[in-house]
Amino acid sequence: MADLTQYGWNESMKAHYETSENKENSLGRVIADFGYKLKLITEEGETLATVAPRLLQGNGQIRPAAGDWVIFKKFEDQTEPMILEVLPRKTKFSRAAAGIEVKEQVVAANVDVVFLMQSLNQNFNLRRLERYLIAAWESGALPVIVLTKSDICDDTDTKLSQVYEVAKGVDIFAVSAVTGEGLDKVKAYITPGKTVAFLGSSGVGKSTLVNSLSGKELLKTQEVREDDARGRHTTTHRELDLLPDGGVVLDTPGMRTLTLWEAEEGIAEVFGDIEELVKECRFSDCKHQNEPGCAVRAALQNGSLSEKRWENWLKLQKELLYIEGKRNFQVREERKKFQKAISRNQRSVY
Ligand SMILES: Nc1nc2c(ncn2[C@@H]2O[C@H](COP(=O)(O)OP(=O)(O)OP(=O)(O)O)[C@@H](O)[C@H]2O)c(=O)[nH]1
Ligand SMILES: [Mg+2]
Ligand SMILES: [Zn+2]
Repeated sequence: MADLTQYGWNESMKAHYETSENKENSLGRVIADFGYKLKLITEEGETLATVAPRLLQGNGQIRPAAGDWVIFKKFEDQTEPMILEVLPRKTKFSRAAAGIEVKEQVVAANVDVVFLMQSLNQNFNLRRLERYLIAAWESGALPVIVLTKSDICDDTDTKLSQVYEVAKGVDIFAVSAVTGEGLDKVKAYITPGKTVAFLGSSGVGKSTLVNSLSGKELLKTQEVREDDARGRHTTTHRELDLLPDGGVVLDTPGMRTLTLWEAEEGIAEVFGDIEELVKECRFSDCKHQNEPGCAVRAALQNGSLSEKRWENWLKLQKELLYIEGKRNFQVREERKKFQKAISRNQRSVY
């Protein structure tokens, strides 16, 4: 028997459950996402489950992801239980899935804190961090930055202050799984009933950190490549585990790229300084090139805005337009399909 409150079950989720038309069925949380199948924790323990085909069709349906609370149907025979419904999410960390079709991929659902991880070696990259921060602010979870492998870095303080400049108002820690530095600071966020997720490139030490926190070899880890310090994509699926002192941890596979799915609010949060500057330009349609009274050019010249940060903002603005365009296209296509279905229906009526 499992106590679901340990896995984060709470009053607000209960309220969703009780108003669901499926409430006669059972309840569980997705603790592992294998793609075509999911592992659930339920009051009766763990079980594998399939997904009702309806949930995989798009059309506003929510496809279950790691961390989701779901309602599932049990069968009398040996058939695997089937997920019928995903309860409304408190938070979701999303990215655009790779592929021709533009689709949202939820990496972590119902997470309270997202640890954005980079290692203090070759993996360290402020522009990538800005991208993760945008997605994190969009998610609704609290972002915390964790810089790993402090034991093999000799300019940790410089890097911490660089991160501070791009992530004002966000907690930033350096940690080491070797010396134990900073582990208590990470632990302080993980309290009973709360869920935290570890996100970042392959090889930064996500699984190693979870193992250190749990005090046992919960997850497999593997050395990074010697030539470029990149990871080997050791973790292959998203997985939730309980820590001995309470709290739920979600380990995730290293992301090669984080293509933004939604970004508008996140960009405003991460680049508030630039958005303020842009408002100060003399002309409201300033292109920030050679116009007189351009506050951006002035800030670049006096060094209060770094060239690289500005370039990243420009790049992300373009990306945002691109995502919006594609998403609008998708919405248009769905509407077309819908209208076609209606007219077919109408034809058959007359
Ligand atoms: N020196 C040092 N090595 C570390 C530290 N944390 C992790 N490592 C090593 O980094 C390598 C990669 O660690 P993993 O925990 O497998 O990395 P991961 O982020 O889970 O990688 P993926 O599962 O591929 O996404 C392993 O060899 C770890 O021993 C640290 O704090 N210091
Ligand atoms: Mg891993
Ligand atoms: Zn300007």
